Amino acid sequence: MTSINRRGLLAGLGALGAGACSDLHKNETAQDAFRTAEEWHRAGHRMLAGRERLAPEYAPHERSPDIRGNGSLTVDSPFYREQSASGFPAWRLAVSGLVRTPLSLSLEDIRALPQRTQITRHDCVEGWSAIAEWRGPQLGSVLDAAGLAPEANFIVFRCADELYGRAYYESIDLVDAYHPQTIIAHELNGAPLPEKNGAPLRMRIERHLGYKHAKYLTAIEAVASLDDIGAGKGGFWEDLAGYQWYAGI
Ligand SMILES: Nc1nc2c(c(=O)[nH]1)N[C@H]1C(S)=C(S)[C@@H](COP(=O)(O)O)O[C@H]1N2
Ligand SMILES: [Mo]
Repeated sequence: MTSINRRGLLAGLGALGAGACSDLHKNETAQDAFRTAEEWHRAGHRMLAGRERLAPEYAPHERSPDIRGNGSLTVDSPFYREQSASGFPAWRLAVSGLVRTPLSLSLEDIRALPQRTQITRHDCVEGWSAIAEWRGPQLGSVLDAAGLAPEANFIVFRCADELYGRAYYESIDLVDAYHPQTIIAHELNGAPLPEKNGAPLRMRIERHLGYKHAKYLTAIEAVASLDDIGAGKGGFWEDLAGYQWYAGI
């Protein structure tokens, strides 16, 4: 909320002009400016507080005995087979698009970043849920390392697998990209991600339905608009079956 406070304050001070402080109560323009700034702040705060709220986190004993795999359960390529058998030494996560410094991160790079561990519930639109512990760096720290350009509005996730002959992909806006529980997970329940759950890297976007959580992650792209990505609806299921893009829970 710091930036909103600061902007509200500056709007108020700007309207005052130098030396007008003692006459503030008589100055209608300044009063209006403060009132407007305050209302603006309140509306912004309510909106962002809603979007930034954390998803519930659970205790270790509440974890589900098994986390099923859904959608793609592996990646059908010789490269994936070979990498999966040897701990993914050549897997890279590209960070590109509207960034100052494009990155190419190895699993070792990903593990060397500050990590977040969270026990959360996965909700699939098909009607099943499962509680599991996920671990990985926050997406925000990776975006900060690359340096988002001011024109960036969305983050697109590219995946190695295909479903019904099409590449799986997803996207989120910057509020969700910088949500503290949005992580690039490389561990499930304390072990490297199983193949069926998206090895070696998959997104966790905890305030959203399961199909937003891109598995088999190969690239993160910062874009201004989703119009030219896939069929333009922002994700595999959104394009194919009209699923809702936001999918907040
Ligand atoms: N790359 C990729 N990501 C994907 C999918 C997929 O088929 N391919 N399925 C989605 C759906 S619908 C769900 S519910 C979750 C399932 O995650 P899980 O296999 O770990 O249970 O992954 C999501 N991410
Ligand atoms: Mo799902």
